[in-house]
Amino acid sequence: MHPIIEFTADTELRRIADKVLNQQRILPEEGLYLYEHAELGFLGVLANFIREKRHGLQTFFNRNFHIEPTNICVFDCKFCSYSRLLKQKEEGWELSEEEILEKVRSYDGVPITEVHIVGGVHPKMGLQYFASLIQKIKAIRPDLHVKAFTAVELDYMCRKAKMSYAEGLKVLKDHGQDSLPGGGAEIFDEALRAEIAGDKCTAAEWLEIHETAHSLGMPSNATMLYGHVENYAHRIDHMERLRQLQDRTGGFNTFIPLKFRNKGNQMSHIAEVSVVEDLRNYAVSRIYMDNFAHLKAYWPMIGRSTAQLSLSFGVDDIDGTIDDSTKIYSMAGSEEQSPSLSTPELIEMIQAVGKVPIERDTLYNVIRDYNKQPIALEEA
Ligand code: V47
Ligand code: SF4
Repeated sequence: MHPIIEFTADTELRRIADKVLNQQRILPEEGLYLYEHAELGFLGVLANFIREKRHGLQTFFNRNFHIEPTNICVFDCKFCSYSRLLKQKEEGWELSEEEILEKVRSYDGVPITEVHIVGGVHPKMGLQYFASLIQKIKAIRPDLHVKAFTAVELDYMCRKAKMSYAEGLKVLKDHGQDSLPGGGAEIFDEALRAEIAGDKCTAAEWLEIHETAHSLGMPSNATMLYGHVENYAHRIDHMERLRQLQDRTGGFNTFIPLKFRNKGNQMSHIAEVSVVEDLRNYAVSRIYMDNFAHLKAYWPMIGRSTAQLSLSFGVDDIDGTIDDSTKIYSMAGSEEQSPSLSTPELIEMIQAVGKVPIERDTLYNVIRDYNKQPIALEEA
């Protein structure tokens, strides 16, 4: 018996921990038991065991920038602090194509590898517009990986263009889109989804879009919005649906739990969960999602200190936004009001907690190990 198992007298916890340490998949009811009964330190040891088995001390980040073409959105998700409905247009923004392309050009000579394009669902920005935009971005910077559009945006675009998901995704792929981000998943439980995000694509549609993308050779990420009206069983149900899809396709790169932030939205009366709960959630996610290679903490949302802590609770990736263009979280009350870290700052943040900073591309190919090749002064 591994000594950690003896840290608890709870025989059910001991049995589940034994499975985890023998790298066996845990069942939904076992995941639920961990959420309901396991203490933070216990979960941390198990999650860190898996993290270190897979990645050692390696902690991944990438050099990317965000484009948010608009915050005008036809939907009205209760947790969203970012979108402006068409009727509040004066508070919204709409970047012109030229403004977007200018932003891409502004990174000339900067060694970034990815652009993440995501925004509100604007009724006038359709599939053909975005396909042509991506083509123009690729013409400026052919090597840039384009990770674009949540399943919510894609569902809307395909419907408006009267195309199936496969047809719509194929058009985008042919114009240069490489992968999909993980947003829009929220929480899959149908009743809760209806309550907090009732008018956008359903859980089944979200999953179908990702499955279709994977079948076309476009990998993607998956998120889970937690810490609002859901309970632990809803979280396990969400992760179980993703785990099953990943078993079928293997197309997900990373799982990203997103903590609900309560400023400036219609759910502001709901208190945010504690940092302890954030860490417990990362740990259970790492244990449960045994077929996901990576677990990402999105630091612009949880803040740098929690991101550092999360690296001992199963997380091996902290994204890597290098500019201040992400407004989703600053508008929802994140402590990171200007989510921008230079590469030396990201490296320092990782090294400060004893981990090894690894720059990666979107597909987790290693670009550079900063312990082996430290950053030179002239690069900083
Ligand atoms: O789907 C919106 C979330 C998501 C709030 O794939 C909120 O690499 C918390 O998915 N509190 C979009 N969360 C962002 C996203 C993402 C971010 C970083 C990396 C990747 C990736 C994907 O933001 C939405 C929604 O779940 N969100 N409002 C809020 N108040
Ligand atoms: Fe629109 Fe996305 Fe906000 Fe929902 S979460 S209102 S789909 S921008």
